[in-house]
Amino acid sequence: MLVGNKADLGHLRAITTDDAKAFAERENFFFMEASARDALNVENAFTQLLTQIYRKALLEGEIASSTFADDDYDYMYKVVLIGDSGVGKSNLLSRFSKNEFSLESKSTIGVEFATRSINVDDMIIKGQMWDTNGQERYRAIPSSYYRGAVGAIIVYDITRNVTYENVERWLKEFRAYTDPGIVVMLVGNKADLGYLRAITTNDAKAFAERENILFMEASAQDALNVTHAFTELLTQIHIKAQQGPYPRHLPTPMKTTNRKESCATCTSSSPPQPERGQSRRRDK
Ligand SMILES: Nc1nc2c(ncn2[C@@H]2O[C@H](COP(=O)(O)OP(=O)(O)OP(=O)(O)O)[C@@H](O)[C@H]2O)c(=O)[nH]1
Ligand SMILES: [Mg+2]
Repeated sequence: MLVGNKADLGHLRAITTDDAKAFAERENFFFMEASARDALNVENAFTQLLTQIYRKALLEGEIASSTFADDDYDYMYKVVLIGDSGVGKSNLLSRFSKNEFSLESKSTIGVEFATRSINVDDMIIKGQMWDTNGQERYRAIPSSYYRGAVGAIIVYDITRNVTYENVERWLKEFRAYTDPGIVVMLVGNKADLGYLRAITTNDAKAFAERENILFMEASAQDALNVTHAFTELLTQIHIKAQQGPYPRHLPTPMKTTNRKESCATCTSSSPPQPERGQSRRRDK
């Protein structure tokens, strides 16, 4: 994080906020102006940095996924969002998890995650969705980002050909790090911009069929097919997990018959890690 301190001395300013902000964006740093004297943004800066460190440690398996432990769900599945920068990954996620959309173009820094639960066959299925930026120069996404993922959403922008052409690369990278049994969905975002369309629905659909992956066009802006896409993916993951054989690096799914049962009884033999696929948390 880059911090411009002494913001209380605005009348003596030599560096504009915009210059520092642009520099931080280029370097993929967090940025904040603060004043230790006036207690301006000090707590904010440390909190933002510590949150990011925590997420990174969580992602790299250095700490347990206890963030999600106080929840009520039967199964949890990790899903990763991938695709070129600017295709709308973060907005699809915020639309699904918080019903929010932002017009502002702000590339994701580091990794973010969001969760939302849905009902499938009287079970509460929780999606733990991870998001990172797709910028070319940060393309070396750490393998830890993919670790434990049982689903992926590859996003392209229906108005930008290059983002569609890169789908194959994303798919290849993703498959190199994950189990072949993983459920993948291709999402053509920004369907509200139909008049600027560069990729036909039929082309994308045919590609998805060849690759044996799910496909949907969506719009984070108009909330079109967003919930549908995530719900369909999570449902397919759940169906697959129930059928087995389950991907070899993931723990065996647990059968649940009584949600009220305490977890002490259900985890007596090697409990599955929540971030690795399935779990049940009914202990609160
Ligand atoms: N018209 C339209 N614009 C969208 C839609 N979804 C996202 N955008 C816009 O596209 C821009 C990029 O969206 P993001 O969600 O930040 O894209 P991203 O894929 O997360 O980008 P990185 O974090 O850099 O990888 C923003 O200005 C959004 O407002 C959509 O469905 N329709
Ligand atoms: Mg983003």
